[in-house]
Amino acid sequence: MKTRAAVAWEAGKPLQIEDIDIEGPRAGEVLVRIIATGVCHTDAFTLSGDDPEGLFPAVLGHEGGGIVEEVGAGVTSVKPGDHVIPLYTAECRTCRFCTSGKTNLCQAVRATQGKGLMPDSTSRFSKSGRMIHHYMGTSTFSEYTVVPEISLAVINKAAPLDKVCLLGCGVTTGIGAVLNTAKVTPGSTVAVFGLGGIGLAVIQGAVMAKAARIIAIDINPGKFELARQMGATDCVNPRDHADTPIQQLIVDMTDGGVDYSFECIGNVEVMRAALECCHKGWGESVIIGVAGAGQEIRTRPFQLVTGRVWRGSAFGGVKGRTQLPGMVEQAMRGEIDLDPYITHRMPLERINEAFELMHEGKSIRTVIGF
Ligand code: NAD
Ligand code: DAO
Ligand code: ZN
Repeated sequence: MKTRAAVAWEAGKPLQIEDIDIEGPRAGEVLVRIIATGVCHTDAFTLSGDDPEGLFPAVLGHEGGGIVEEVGAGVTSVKPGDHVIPLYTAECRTCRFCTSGKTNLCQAVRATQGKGLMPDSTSRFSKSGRMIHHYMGTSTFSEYTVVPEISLAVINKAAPLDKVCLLGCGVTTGIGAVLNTAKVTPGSTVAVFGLGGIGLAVIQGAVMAKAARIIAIDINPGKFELARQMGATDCVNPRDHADTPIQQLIVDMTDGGVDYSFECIGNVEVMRAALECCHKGWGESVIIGVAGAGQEIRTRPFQLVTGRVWRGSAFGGVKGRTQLPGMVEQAMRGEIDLDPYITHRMPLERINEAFELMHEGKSIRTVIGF
């Protein structure tokens, strides 16, 4: 059959909206009709060509919500009509990673997903006989997409897909990094570097964790109003303090450093600052941002010897099939507020505008409707 999709034919070029061919689901696979998708910084990173794993041509997109249209042979956990959020971090529940109880990084489809292919090493997308890659196992910039069964969280049908799609990446990543990875404790002081969708979700998570002080840091002061609305107690623009390294400024503001910090940019220099603004003896810093190919982090090892801890977090440490349905319920009860993130809405035909708004720092999340 045909599907209307935004195709990334090559790095650095706008997406092209066109009808492409999509094959039906094979064994263990599911055809999903995407209703809405967010546009995340990571899509832009891959489109730019800086992503070492980026493959072209591809159908990008990984923050979607949709409805199951058809299931392949052997699929038992979802059925046509189910409402779903595609997962770029699958959950097979049987691999060594899933059963470890220590990580959400299921490896069942990791190898083929990284090659832009379905688990049988082929693609369901093509145009005029030319193969088009999948992306992150989700490819939500297409009205129809095929994903592995283990890459779908089944959610409450009453949830608005054009909002809860944001739980497919950004909001879950930020809140999860606070609650699952750092396990922020009540009364803590938290520093958040970068106030895009991820950083704002970290602020929301820190409020949920009852942090006492939340310091929001960005070089774009246009981000501060929303950060304050979401619960930031202090906003700092490093460019207003050019003579003082940002880590020193935060240490001075907090009587020795923060209990927890989160890097939500993908800048290795800021990752260092985020670690070094943590309190001696116990401060913990979580890297969420994805840095460019070949970049490396550094600090003086004595920073760690003296008790600071460096961690990383992928998809907020959340096991998608098990935990995401509950987060959708939290959003429906108003315990997770998704509205502040949605600064723009537009149809697929205008998706390149969503990328421009992101690059200009004018949007948090644009939701694309199909
Ligand atoms: P975004 O571009 O919307 O936000 C980044 C923010 O950082 C912007 O507000 C920008 O002004 C600010 N910034 C840039 N340079 C800065 C600096 N030197 N100091 C302070 N602030 C600075 O991006 P996003 O969608 O929020 O994503 C943030 C990062 O998280 C990206 O690297 C993305 O790839 C990554 N990400 C990681 C995961 C994960 O699971 N680990 C999931 C999703 C996204
Ligand atoms: O299992 O090796 C692995 C990788 C899992 C992917 C984790 C992705 C986290 C960061 C990517 C940004 C997501 C939008
Ligand atoms: Zn697994």
